[in-house]
Amino acid sequence: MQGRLALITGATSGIGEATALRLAEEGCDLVLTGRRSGRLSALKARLDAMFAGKVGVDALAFDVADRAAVGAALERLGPRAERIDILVNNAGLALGTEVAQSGDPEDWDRVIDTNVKGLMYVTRALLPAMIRRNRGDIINLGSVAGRWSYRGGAVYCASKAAVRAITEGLRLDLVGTPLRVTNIAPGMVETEFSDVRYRGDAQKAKDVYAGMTPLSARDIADTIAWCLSRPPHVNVQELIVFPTDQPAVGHVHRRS
Ligand code: NDP
Ligand code: 8X3
Repeated sequence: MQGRLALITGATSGIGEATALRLAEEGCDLVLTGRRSGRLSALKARLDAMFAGKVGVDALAFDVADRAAVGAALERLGPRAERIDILVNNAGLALGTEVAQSGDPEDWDRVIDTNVKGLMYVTRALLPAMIRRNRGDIINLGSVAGRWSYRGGAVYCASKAAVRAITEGLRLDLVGTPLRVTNIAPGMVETEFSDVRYRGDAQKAKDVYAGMTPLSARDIADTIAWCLSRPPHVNVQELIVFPTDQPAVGHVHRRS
């Protein structure tokens, strides 16, 4: 992976941040993205210090759900955008656990706009150059929720089912090119995901992982690096990764 250029959406925390670190260890140059510019600058400074002279790091703050902002951000990157040959479509969120009959349509809009439309806006912006250069990998962060729906998660689950469908569709759209597309579908990963879902209620977020061992962001970053490091004729199309303590969606083994 030495010398490849990876753009990671949602690099300001969790899986995206761990993937940035993991791909830097592999020698990839990076374009870090997310909305929180302070966190992007801090991560860039950290990686610059850790990998001085070995990897180049750019930081671009934008909202993936804002189509104009996506285009403008990539324009700011200039000719470097043409070099991007790994796209990690990781930015995403769930909001609340209300059942549909009491859910907030504003939340549904944000989840679909980010997880589905945002993923496609970034993909659409980068694909033509990848096809021109005849090289590229797209890693999409789906979820086990995209395969097995659960109560109070209808819209989030639908958004991740869409990510899986998009992955399959892209594979067909790109047939005949060497480009690869992968859907990574994790179970429970301890990140800021639950803080966001429970709107900053730290106790509720902590309780999600009580008494069990969740996956770490690093576990998923390692999985992404493994998929990317397969030989060019191997496309890992979908990979489901559960914590050992989570045998199925909605089932968790807790020790206390
Ligand atoms: P985090 O909340 O820790 O990270 C989410 C990242 O997405 C942040 O960097 C956030 O950055 C970014 N993001 C959210 N909305 C936007 C937006 N509109 N524009 C740009 N960036 C955005 O959660 P995770 O690391 O856990 O989540 C990463 C992905 O993994 C998500 O797609 C999630 O659905 C998926 N996933 C997570 C699982 C889990 O259990 N944690 C399990 C399965 C899948 P910022 O706020 O700075 O914009
Ligand atoms: C996140 C995992 O099980 O909370 O996609 O939906 S779950």
